[in-house]
Amino acid sequence: SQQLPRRFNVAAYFLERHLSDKIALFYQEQTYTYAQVYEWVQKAARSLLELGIERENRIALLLPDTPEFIFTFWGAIWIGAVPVPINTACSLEEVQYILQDSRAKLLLTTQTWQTQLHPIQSPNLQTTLLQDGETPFLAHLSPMPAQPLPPADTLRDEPAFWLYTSGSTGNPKGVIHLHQNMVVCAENYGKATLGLQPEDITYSVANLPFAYGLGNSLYMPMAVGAATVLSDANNAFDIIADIERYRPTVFFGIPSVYANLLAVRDIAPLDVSSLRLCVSAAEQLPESLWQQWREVYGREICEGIGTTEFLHIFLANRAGECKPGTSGRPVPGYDVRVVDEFGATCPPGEIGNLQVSGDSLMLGYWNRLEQTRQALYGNAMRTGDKYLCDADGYFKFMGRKDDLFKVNGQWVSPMEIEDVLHQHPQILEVAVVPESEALTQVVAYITLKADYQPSPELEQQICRFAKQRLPHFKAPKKVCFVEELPRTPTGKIHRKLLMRSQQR
Ligand code: 3SK
Repeated sequence: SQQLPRRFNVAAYFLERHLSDKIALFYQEQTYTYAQVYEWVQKAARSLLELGIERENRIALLLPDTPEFIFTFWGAIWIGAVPVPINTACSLEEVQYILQDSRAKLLLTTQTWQTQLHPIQSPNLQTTLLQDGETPFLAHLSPMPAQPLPPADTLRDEPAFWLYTSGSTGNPKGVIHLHQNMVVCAENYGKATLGLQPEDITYSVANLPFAYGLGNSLYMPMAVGAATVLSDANNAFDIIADIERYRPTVFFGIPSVYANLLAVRDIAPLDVSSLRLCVSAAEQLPESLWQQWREVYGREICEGIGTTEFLHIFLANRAGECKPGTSGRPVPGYDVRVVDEFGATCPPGEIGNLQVSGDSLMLGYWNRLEQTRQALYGNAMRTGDKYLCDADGYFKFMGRKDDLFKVNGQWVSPMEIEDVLHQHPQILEVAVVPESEALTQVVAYITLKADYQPSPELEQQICRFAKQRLPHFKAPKKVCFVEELPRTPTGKIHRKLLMRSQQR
């Protein structure tokens, strides 16, 4: 952005605007007001300086969603250092890779992770601080400075923080985000699209190290002086208990969580009375799930899609204007198109590559020139997703670039087949991939709802169900029942693993 001054520190921007007694954070039994968060950030900033952290040094945060995460994240940016959140769902190898690749000088983590990581092979790492155990990190923090520490004199287009994105192949990539980027997302999506208000309380099932969670629980509510709930609940029952306890107004979910909440509704109905908005992202939400949620809970799900590279959501359905089965329409501030191989905009209804431009775009991938060049076209990026834009301007996801496959010479989008299978009353989740040897058949990996058991009869019945609703070449010839679908650390179905599992 044009409106932001060139000399701009995003931590100061978010923290100095609401210095009040209004609650900013709910965490377990505790609450923190905006004024308290400001004080803790000051303490964290001072402590980081005392530990020898300098401007542009990277600081790794391998933590569950806690107030410490937030204080250190902002404290680091305040002094011009660069926080690097790491998803605690990453594997040990991924964490080690990220620590080395980012050359983080300081790691803030838990005792459990510290034990697993020992001895850490990362030459740049000088200090590890523990959040829990006998000497919690907060206890180390310097007292509030007598005079507030002035924020580092950073620029709006200077790196502020990184997020690692793990695709289904290769090592995670460090996505470099600038001071201006959180403001762009908060203005365009948080305010202009969702209409967040100071009275809102947000609740996100995606955690802070995931770009979706960072916006939902950190800077979007802060941009309007709203509150957020920090929780590590990761099953339907705990989420239901949290919603009853904190009564959030905006729920940020992902499709598998909506499916699980519906699956347990007979034994644990959700009290939705506090919710004014339900949002879904990270993966395509099956249309049948959208309909079921509305029938059962009387709420629309405002589905959207974003990427780590754009930091947050750039296509979204708005309350009252949702088109289920689509990712919605462009968020203000973003130019979103479906383009062909030559970059020309495709006519409505034609499948092409999703191309997005907007001011929250990353600077690039850390130390990955080739991949940065392949991804970026000026201020635009091709996301690697196949989409079509319908006559009403709604964008429909047709699969990842490499998810589409050919059967009998014809392109197949797994989404289309999964949409149909989701209508089957016994299916909870499904992922469709080509049969790995011949690539001429469709295989469906399926998890069943509670109370249903896999059987050869059910397999045949599901194949028949699909055949009655799809062209024959698209109907799965084989069904594999699994306990759960493999997922990436951000909760997306890991299709490559499913294909690899067939080769074993
Ligand atoms: O995957 C998504 O849809 C998403 C949404 C918001 C921010 C980041 C991501 C990857």
